[in-house]
Amino acid sequence: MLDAKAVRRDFPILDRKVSGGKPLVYLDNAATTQKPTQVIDAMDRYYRETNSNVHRSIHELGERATEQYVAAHERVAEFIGASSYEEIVFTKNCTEALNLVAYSRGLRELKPGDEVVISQMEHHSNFVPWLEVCRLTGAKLRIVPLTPEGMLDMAAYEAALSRRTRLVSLTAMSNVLGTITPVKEIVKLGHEAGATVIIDGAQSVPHSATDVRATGEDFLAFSAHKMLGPTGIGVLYGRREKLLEMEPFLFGGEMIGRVTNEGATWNDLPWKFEAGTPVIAEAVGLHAAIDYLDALGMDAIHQHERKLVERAFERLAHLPVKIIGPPPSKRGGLVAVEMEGIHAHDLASLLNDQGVAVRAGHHCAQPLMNALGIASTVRASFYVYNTPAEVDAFVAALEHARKVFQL
Ligand code: 7TS
Repeated sequence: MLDAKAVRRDFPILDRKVSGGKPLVYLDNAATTQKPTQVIDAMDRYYRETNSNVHRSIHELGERATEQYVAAHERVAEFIGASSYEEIVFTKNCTEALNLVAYSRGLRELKPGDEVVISQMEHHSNFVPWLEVCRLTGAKLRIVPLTPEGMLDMAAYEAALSRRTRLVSLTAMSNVLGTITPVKEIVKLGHEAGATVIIDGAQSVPHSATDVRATGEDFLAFSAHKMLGPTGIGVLYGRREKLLEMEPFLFGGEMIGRVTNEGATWNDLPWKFEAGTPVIAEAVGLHAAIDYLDALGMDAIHQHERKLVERAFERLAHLPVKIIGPPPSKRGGLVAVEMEGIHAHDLASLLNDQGVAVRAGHHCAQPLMNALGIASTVRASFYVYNTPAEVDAFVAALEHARKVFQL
């Protein structure tokens, strides 16, 4: 069991007051999470004691920085079940990780007649790159619809797959519906069709145990800032064979083997995909974040969030709100609602007056909102430090908003 009250002591920002003295109720974790002292201190210590460039310095600090940078890759590999640090590429964020695959594989390999399969619930990060790659290459984008409950329609997914399918790119968890998708099944069916399978793990890796060797995807993308780590660093996991056969995405220093006037060769994995001075302090921060999450236990985190979302459903049942997406047993720790008569932005603003931080809008999933016929929702998303009392504060703030609007 996770003790959220004890966890909170590690997060200095949670003691802050907002909106004229209200305790902060931070429920915008799907956008970004807060950082524990352990992460802040690890990065602070790196800058105070070690700061140096990596790979090319033959001096003590450079060697220490390089060791820490490689160790961060190894820690990420261990955390998600990858076979080695060679399969872990650091990027700027999940968006850049997905773009790396879109550029290096999609843009170079797709031809007219080829097909890319995504779903109706993808975040713009896993939607727009494929729109653009298909536009540039003449490949066709197939969009798998959802069931009325808000699950991925697996029959439609199977029907969308064919010998023409080159790439499948699907989310492991929707940032709006909370829907958890069956990654292992998605990968199996995609591979049977001969496609390369990419999983957007931005909302899954921070919240439940990940084991890429068990699920078998070719690529997995996620962001450190949604899992207690710093902004500025994301991860692309790629199966070794897949990364080896790919050309680099960005070109420049650090990613080369040898350069002459005539041409260049590429560095070993994963450095071939990390052009320029990389995200060193951020990698140290991500390492500390993973240590922190592992100490709590990913299964305990998942259970904790499940309890919070169940409580939210119970309490919200007494309010005239519409919850978007499937029941708690099929979703992760977030809940997006519509309240008739109040625009989501007005609602979020009234919640802010109560100290409750939520996100309002289309949540970077406009095609999903269009398909659902919804303009915007207010979303509460939970993490390790959220308590049942904060779920109640969210619901109470919604009730208060109704009163303000005299609904
Ligand atoms: N994929 C999913 C499923 C996401 O939820 C997000 C960010 C991304 C990709 C992109 O991550 P980034 O770190 O590259 O920006 N989602 C959200 C959100 O729901 N609210 O703010 C950002």
